[in-house]
Amino acid sequence: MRVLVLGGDGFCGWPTTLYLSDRGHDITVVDNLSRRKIDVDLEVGSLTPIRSIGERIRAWHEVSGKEIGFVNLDLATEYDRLAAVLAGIRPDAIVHFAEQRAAPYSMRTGKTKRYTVDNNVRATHNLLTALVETGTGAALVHLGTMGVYGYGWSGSAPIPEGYLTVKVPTPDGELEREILHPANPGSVYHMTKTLDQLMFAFYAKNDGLRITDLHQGIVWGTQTPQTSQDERLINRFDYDGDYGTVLNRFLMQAAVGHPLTVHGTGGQTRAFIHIRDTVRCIEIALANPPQDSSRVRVLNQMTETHRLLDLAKMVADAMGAEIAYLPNPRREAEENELIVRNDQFLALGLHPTTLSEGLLEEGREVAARYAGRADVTKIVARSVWRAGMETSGDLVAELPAQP
Ligand code: NAD
Ligand code: USQ
Repeated sequence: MRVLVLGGDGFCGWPTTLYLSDRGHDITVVDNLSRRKIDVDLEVGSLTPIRSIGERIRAWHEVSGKEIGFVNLDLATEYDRLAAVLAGIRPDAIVHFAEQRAAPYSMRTGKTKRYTVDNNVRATHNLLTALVETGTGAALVHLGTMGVYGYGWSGSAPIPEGYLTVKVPTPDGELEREILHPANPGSVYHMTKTLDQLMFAFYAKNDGLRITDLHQGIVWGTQTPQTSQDERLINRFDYDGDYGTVLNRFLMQAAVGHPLTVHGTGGQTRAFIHIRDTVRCIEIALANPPQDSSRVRVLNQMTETHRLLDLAKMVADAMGAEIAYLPNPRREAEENELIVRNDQFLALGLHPTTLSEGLLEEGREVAARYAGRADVTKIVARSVWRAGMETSGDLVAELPAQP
C-alpha cells in the first residue's frame, strides 16, 4: 500500500514508519517537526540522541535498501499544500499521528492551551476536508486516546470500544440507541481528541470517509526491531515533566538514580501498550478498514491496565529505586478502577506484549546508556491544571555518577 504517515517523525510515528516500510509498504512521512521545536522551547531533549529526519531516512535506506519520502508540512496551517500532497501521492491509506500529544504541555499556559486546540482540531479538520475535496479514497487510521472516556465514570463496568447502547425513555416506551461513549476529557489535550471524534462521526456520516479511530493507552518502551538496527534509527525517549509518560519516566528515573515520581497516592489506574504492539496494531487497523463507511470504527488499543503505585513498586523492587509521593499537579481522581474491552484487536490477531521483567530491563538499559544526557531540573512535573496548585521542588541536586 501507499501510506502517508502524518506525524511520522514522532515517538509512535517513527517506529510505525520503519515497521510499515519493512513490511513492504511505500511510505511518505508528513511532519512539520513541531515536536522537535517544542523541545527547543522547553530547553529539554529526548534522552536518546535522535537524528535529524534526513539522517534517519538516509540511515534506513542504507540498512534496508528502502526509500521513505518526507514532506515538511504543517497540517493545521498549510491546507493547499496538504491537498496537493494528497492529490499527488494518491495514498491507499493514511495514519494520522500529527497532533500535540502531551496533557501537561496542553495545560501549561493559556498559549499552550490555545496552540493545542488550534493545532489538533485544525490539523484533523483540514485533513478530512482535503480528503473530501480531492476525492482521495484512502482509509484513515487516527491515533486517539483512552482518555476520551475519562477515568472512573464507568466504575467497575468495562469500557466498550467507542460506542454505548443506551435506552431512551419515550412516551411510547424505551428506544434503544447506540451512541458515542460520553466524552469525559481530563485535559485540554484530551478534549481535542473528543472533538476529533465528533468530526470523524460527521465526515463518516456525510461523506462516507472510511475512518478508524484507535483509542490508545499510554505507550511505553523505546525500541522496535527496526529502530534498534542502527543507532541513527533510535526512537525518541521523553523523560521530562511535560512529555515523559509515566512508565518510561519510572524506568528512566530508576536508571539514573532519581526517586520515582508518584503523583498523589498513585491510586490512578491507566491502560498501557508497548511500542512494539502499537506498530502492529496500526498494521492490523490498516488491513481491516471499516466495512460500513458511514460509521467510524473504534478500537481500544491497549493490552493491560495497572495502578500506578503497583508499577512504581514493581520498578522500585526490580531496580532498587526509592518512591517519592509528590503533590499531584493534575486535577484527577486519587483512585479509579479501569476495565477496558479490547476484543477487536485480539480477534484480529494481536498477541499482546505484556509487562515483563525483560522488557522493563530493556527500557532501563536504554535509559542508563544515555543517562548522561538527562537534565535533573526537568524531571519533576510542574505544569499545573489550575493556577496556584502546589508542585514539588527538585528531588535531587544532581544525579549520581553512572558506573
Ligand atoms: P509525538 O509528539 O512524539 O509525535 C507527533 C508528531 O506529529 C511529531 O513529530 C510532530 O512534529 C508532528 N506534528 C504535530 N503537529 C503537527 C502538524 N500540525 N503538522 C504536521 N506535523 C505535526 O507524539 P507521539 O507520542 O508519537 O503520539 C502520536 C499520536 O498518538 C498523538 O496523536 C497522540 O495523541 C497519540 N497517542 C500517544 C500516546 C503516547 O503514549 N505517546 C498514547 C495514546 C495516544
Ligand atoms: N504520573 C505520575 N508520575 C509521573 C508522571 C505521571 O504519577 O511522573 C501520573 C499522572 O498524574 C497520570 C498518569 O500518571 O495520573 C498518566 O500520566 P502520563 O503522563 O503517563 O499519561 P497521560 O497524561 O494520560 O498522556 C499519555 C500521552 C497521551 C495519551 C495518553 C493515553 O502523553 O498522548 O493520549 O497517555 S491515556 O492516558 O490512556 O489517555
